Amino acid sequence: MLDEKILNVLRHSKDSYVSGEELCKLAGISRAAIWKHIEKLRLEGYEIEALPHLGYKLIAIPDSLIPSEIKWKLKTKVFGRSVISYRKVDSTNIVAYELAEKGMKEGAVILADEQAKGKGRHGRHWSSPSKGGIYMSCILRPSIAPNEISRITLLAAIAVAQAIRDVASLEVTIKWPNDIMIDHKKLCGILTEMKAEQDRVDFVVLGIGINVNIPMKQLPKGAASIKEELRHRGEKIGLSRVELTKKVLERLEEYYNLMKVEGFEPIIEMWKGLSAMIGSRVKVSLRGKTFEALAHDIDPDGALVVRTESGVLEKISSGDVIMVR
Ligand code: BTX
Repeated sequence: MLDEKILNVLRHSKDSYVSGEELCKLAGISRAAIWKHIEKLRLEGYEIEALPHLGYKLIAIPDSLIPSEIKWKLKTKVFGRSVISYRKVDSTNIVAYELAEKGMKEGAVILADEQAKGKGRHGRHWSSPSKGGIYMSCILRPSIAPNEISRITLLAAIAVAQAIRDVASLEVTIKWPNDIMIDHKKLCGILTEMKAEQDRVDFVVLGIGINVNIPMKQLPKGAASIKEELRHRGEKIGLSRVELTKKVLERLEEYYNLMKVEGFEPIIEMWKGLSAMIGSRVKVSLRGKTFEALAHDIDPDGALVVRTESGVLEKISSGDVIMVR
C-alpha cells in the first residue's frame, strides 16, 4: 500500500523531483523507510532517480503485470480492483480456482508473466512463454445456471476482441467459441472453468491468454502475436501489456454489466458483429466424427448452429470447429 502511495506521488510530479522530506510527510514514515520502499519499487522495475538535495524522480515505468500498474487509472469498479500477480505459476486458472474456493471476491484477477503448465481446453496445453504474454484469470460469481456457462466465454471473447481493436487497432475476429484470430491465426485463447451445484453456479474462473510481444519462434504453429502482426503492418514497437490488460478488464466489466441489465441478447449481437464465422463453411469435430457444414447462427445459449450437407440444422454446444478456406 505504501509503495503504491509513494509511487503515485512520484507519478503526479512526473518531470520534477519530490524531496525525501515531502515523501516522509505524505507517507508518515522515516527517510530510511522511504529509501527501503524506493529500493523495492526499483526491484519491481521502476527506474527512480535519487539525487542529494533534490530528492526522487520517476524516470521509467516497467510494462509489468503488477498490481500498482494495473490499478493505475483503471476505469472499473469491480474487475481488477483486487490483483495478485506472479512472476511464474503453473496456471493462473489453478490459482484463481483455489482462491475462489476460499471466498475471493468477484472481479479479483490473478496475473502471471509466465506459466509452467498453462491449460487449454480438453486437457490441452497453452504455451505461456515468459514476459511477452498476458496470462490472466478472473473470478466471477454470476447468477446463471451451469448450462449457461458458455455465455461467459462468448462475453469474454467480445471483450478481448474489442480491447485488442481499441488498443492495437488490429482487425481481430472471433472464432466460435473462444478463439481470437487474426488472418486465420490464433492470437488468444479463453478457458472458462466453474464450480457449480446442480442448478446454480458457485463461481467461474475466466482464463485468458493473449500473445502480445512474443516472438513467433516461441509459439506453436498456427499462432500469432500482436507484436508480429504490428511489425507486418510497419510498426516496430510492441504493445504495452499493461495497457491491454486494463482495457480487457474495462471491456469485461462493461459487457458483464450489460448482460446483467439487458440479458444475453446484446452480447450475441455483438459477438456476431465481431465474428467472421456466420455464413462461412466450417469443419466440425464432434464426438469422434468430423463433417463439413455451414455456420448458420448462434443460439440464445451461445451454441453454434450449423446446417449440414443434408440441410439439417444441428446445434453444437462443445466441440472443435475450424473454418474451411
Ligand atoms: P484451446 O484448447 O482452444 O487451445 C489450445 C491449443 O491452441 C493447443 O493445443 C495448441 O494447438 C494451440 N496453442 C497453444 N498455445 C498457444 C498460444 N500461446 N497461442 C496460440 N495457440 C496456442 C484455449 O484452449 C484456452 C487457453 C487459455 C489460456 C489461459 S492463460 C491464463 C489461464 N491460465 C491457464 O492455465 N489457462 C488460461
